[in-house]
Amino acid sequence: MIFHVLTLFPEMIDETVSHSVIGRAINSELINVNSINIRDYANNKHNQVDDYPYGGGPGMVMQPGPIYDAYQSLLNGKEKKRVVFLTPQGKTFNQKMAKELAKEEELVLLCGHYEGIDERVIEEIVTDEVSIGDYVLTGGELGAVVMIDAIARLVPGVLGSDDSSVDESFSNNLLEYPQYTRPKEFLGKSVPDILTSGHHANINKWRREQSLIRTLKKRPDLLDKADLSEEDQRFIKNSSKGL
Ligand code: 6GU
Repeated sequence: MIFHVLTLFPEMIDETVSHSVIGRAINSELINVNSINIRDYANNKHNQVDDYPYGGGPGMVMQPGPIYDAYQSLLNGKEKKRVVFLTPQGKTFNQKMAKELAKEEELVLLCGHYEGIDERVIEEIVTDEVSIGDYVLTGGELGAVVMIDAIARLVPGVLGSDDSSVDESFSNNLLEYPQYTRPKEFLGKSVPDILTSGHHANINKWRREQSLIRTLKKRPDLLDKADLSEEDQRFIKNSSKGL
C-alpha cells in the first residue's frame, strides 16, 4: 500500500514513520510512504505557497496552485486517487474507517497549515475529509501519521505472523484483556493464577470476561455495538449488579 502525503513539512512525516513496526514495514516494502513537499510546486522565486485571505481576517491561506500541481504529479495520466484532507471539520477517524481505507492500494493525505487551504482546490481534488478528534491542531501532519499508523498495521504482513490485530480493542468493540509477563511477582502483586494454570479453555474464558468487565467499566458505550453471546450477556448482567 502506498501513502502519498502532500505537506509543507515532509520531515514530520518521514521521521515519525521511520520507527518500530511501521518503519520495518517500509523497509520490507510492505508499505511505502511518499512525502511530497508542496513547496516544491511553488511557482514564484520566493517559493511562497500561502497568501493573505480574500476578504481579510487573520493568518494566511495556502494557495491552490502548488497543492493542485503536487497532486497532479502523482497521477501520471491515470485515474483519480482517493484524497483525504486532514481537517478538524472532517469525519472523526475510527477503527472502522481504518479498516475501510486499508483496502485501498494508494491513498493521498493532504495536510493543511495556517488558517486553511483555498476552497477551490479542496473542491477539485479532495474525496474524504478526516479529523482525528475534537481538538484543533496546528496542521494535518500529526493526523496523517496517526492515520498511516492505524491503517498500515492492518495491511497483511505488517504485524507479525500471530494475527495480533484480530483480538484487539475496538476490532470487536470490546477492550482488550489485561496482559502479564515476568516476573511472576512485582511490588507484592502476583500474576493471576489462572494464567499459569495451563488450562487454555479456562484462560480464554477468563480473558473474555476481563474484556467484558473492562468494556463495561471504561467504555460502556461500546457494548451496544459488540457481538455478544448469551453467556457474555449473562456475565455482563451479573457483573453490572456489583457496579
Ligand atoms: Cl486531522 N488536522 C488539524 N489541523 N486539526 C485537527 C485534526 C486534523 N484532527 C483534529 N484536529
